[in-house]
Amino acid sequence: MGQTIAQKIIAKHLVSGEMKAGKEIALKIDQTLTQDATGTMAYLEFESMGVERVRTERSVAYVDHNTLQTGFENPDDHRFIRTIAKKHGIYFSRPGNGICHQVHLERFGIPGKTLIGSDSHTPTGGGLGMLAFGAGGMDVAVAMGGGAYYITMPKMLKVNLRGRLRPFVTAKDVSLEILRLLSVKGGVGYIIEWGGEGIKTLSVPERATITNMGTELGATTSIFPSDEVTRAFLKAQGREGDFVALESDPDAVYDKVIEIDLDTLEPMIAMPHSPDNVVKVSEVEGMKVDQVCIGSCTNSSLYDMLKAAAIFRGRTVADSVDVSVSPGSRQVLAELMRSGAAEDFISAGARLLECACGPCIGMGFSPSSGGVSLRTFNRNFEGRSGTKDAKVCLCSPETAAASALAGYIFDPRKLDVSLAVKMPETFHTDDSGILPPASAEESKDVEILRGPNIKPFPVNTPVPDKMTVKVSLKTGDNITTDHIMPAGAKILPFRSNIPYMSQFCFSAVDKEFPERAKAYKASVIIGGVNYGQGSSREHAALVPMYLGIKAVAAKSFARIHAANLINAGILPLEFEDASDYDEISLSDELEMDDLYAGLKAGRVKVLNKTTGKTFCLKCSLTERTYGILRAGGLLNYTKEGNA
Ligand code: MIC
Ligand code: SF4
Repeated sequence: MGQTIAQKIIAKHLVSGEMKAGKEIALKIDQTLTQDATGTMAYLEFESMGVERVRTERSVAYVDHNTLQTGFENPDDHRFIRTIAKKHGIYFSRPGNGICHQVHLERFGIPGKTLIGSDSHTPTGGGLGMLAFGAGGMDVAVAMGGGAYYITMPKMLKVNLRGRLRPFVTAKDVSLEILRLLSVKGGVGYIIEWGGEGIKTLSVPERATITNMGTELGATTSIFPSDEVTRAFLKAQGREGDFVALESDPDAVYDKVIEIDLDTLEPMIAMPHSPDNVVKVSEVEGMKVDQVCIGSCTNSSLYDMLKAAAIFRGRTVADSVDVSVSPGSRQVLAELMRSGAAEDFISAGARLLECACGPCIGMGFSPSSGGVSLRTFNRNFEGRSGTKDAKVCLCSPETAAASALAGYIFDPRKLDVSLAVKMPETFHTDDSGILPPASAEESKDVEILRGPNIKPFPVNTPVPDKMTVKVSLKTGDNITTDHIMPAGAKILPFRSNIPYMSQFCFSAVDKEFPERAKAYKASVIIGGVNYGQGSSREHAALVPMYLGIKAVAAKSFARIHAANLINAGILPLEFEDASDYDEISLSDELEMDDLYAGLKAGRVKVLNKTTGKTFCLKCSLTERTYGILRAGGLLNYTKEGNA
C-alpha cells in the first residue's frame, strides 16, 4: 500500500511503536525550536537533564514573543536564553530578528526533516515539507537531549485544491474557509496533507499560512509536498542544497478527503471570538473598524507585506483607525526598505512595529474599549488582545489593508489597485541576528547568566492511589490555554516565575480560582469539550500543578495540552458519559479509590461524596504515560532513569 508524505517521514524517523492510527509512536527529532515565552522553562528543564550538548541536527532559540524589556525580568530571561544556548550548542536568534516560524522557514527548515517547537504554530514548517509539531517545553527539552517525541499516530486527511485563487483572495481565505467547514475541532487526531493541482499556484509563504492555521483546526500537523515551488524558495534563500523532493504515493490511502475550489473562494473573515466563526467579508462589509494589525507568524512574509503596501501606496488610513505593521523577520523588513514598500506603510499612516509577535500575544496595541480590531493573525480568543470586550476579527492582509483605508470592513475585490507584486529572485540573506553556539571546547568557559526572576522549576509529587479532592473550578467548552494562563504585557515577563504567575491563573474565568485552589491544597478541575485548545504553553499545566490540581476531568482535551498535563503529573481524564458533567458542581468532593488499577485499566470510578452519585472517567494511557503519571511528571520519570 502506498504512503502519504507524513507516513513516509514518520517511517524514516520511527524509534518505536506501530504506524497504526491511535497507537503511540516515538519519533526521532532532527530539529527543535523554542521561543522566549516558553523557552526559559524549556531550558531550565533541559538543564536539569544534565546533557552537555544538544543531540539534534539543529536547535534554535528565538526571542520574539516578549521583546519589550520593561524592567529587568524580561532582559534577564533573554540573557539566560542567550547564554544557555551558547553553552549547549543551540543557535540564538536575537530579539528583533523575527518571529520564530518565519525565520525558521527562511533560514533553517529542510523538507523531510522532523521539527518540534515549544510553540503551537510550529506546523508552519509544513509549508516547506517538514513534519513539524507544536509541543510542550518539556518535550522539546527531551528532544534536545536526544530523546524521542511521543505522539499518537494520527489519521490522514487530504485536502485537494483545484484551480487558482482569484485576485484579492488569498491563502488566508483558504485557511478561514477550511475552519468554516471543519471548526476548531475538525482537525483533531489528523495530519492534514494539502495536495491537488491548485497547490502549484501557491508559494511557500502562502503554503506556510495554511499549515500555520492547521493549528486552529486542532490538527496534529499539516504538510505540503516538497516540489519545484519549494526548490525555488530555498534557492532564493541561498539554500538550494537543502532541497529534497517529497510527494505522496499515488495509491496512498487517506481517512478523509476534502476538495476546495480556489476559483470560487471569496475573501473570508473570522468574527469574534473563535477562529472558526467564519463568514464572507461581503456579509459583514460596512462594520466600523477601530484598529488594523498586519503581521504575526500567519501573515508576515514579504509577499503578504508587499501586497498590503501596494494597497496603502499613495493613500492614507482612515482617521479613526490605528494601524500596525509587524514584518515577520529582519529579512522581510530589509526587503521592504529596499523596495520602498516601508515608505508606503509609513506615508499611509501605519505604525511600523518590531519584527516580533507584538499585538498577536497582547504585547501592546490593545484595542480601545469595545473596539473592533481586524488582524491578519490566527487567534481571536476573548481577551487575548489585552482588551476583554474588544471584538477581534481575523482576515487576510488585503482585507485588513482595504478596511484600514475605508474605516470599515471593506471587500478588497472592490479596490482599484494592481497587486502584481514582484518578489526578489534572491533574498539578501544576513544572518547576523543569529548567534551560533560556542564550540564544545569553548562552551566549558561559557557562564549561564540568570536573574532573580528565574525561579526553580516546580516539581510535582505522584498522585496517591486513593484521593479525596474537591472541585476547585468548573468550566464550559473550548477553554483555551489563554483562559488558563493568560499572556500579555503584564504577565509574560514572569514566564520563568511560576509562583508569581499563579495569581493570574484562570483570571478571566474566575478570579477566585487561585485562592480557592490553594485553600483546597489538592483539587480537580471539571472541563467541557476541547479543554486546553490553542497555545502550547506548558504554564497552563505547570501553574495549575503548582496550585495543587491533581486531575482535570473534561469531555475532551486538545492534544498538546493533554500531553502537557501528563508531563506535569496531572491526570487528564475524560467523562465516559458526557451527561455526568452536568451532575457535578463547584466544591463537590470527589473520591477516587484504587486509582492506579483504574488508570491501568483505562477507567477510573469516582464517587461524588457531595451528591452520593458515582460515575466513570476514562483515560487511555500507554505504559510510558502511566509511568510518567506514577512518577509525578516527566521530569521525575526521566530522573528515575527512563528514556
Ligand atoms: C500563542 O500564539 O498563543 C503563543 C504565545 O505563541 C503560544 C506560546 C506561548 O504561550 O508562549 C503558542 O501558540 O504555543
Ligand atoms: Fe507569535 Fe502570534 Fe505566532 Fe503565537 S501566533 S507565535 S504569538 S505571532
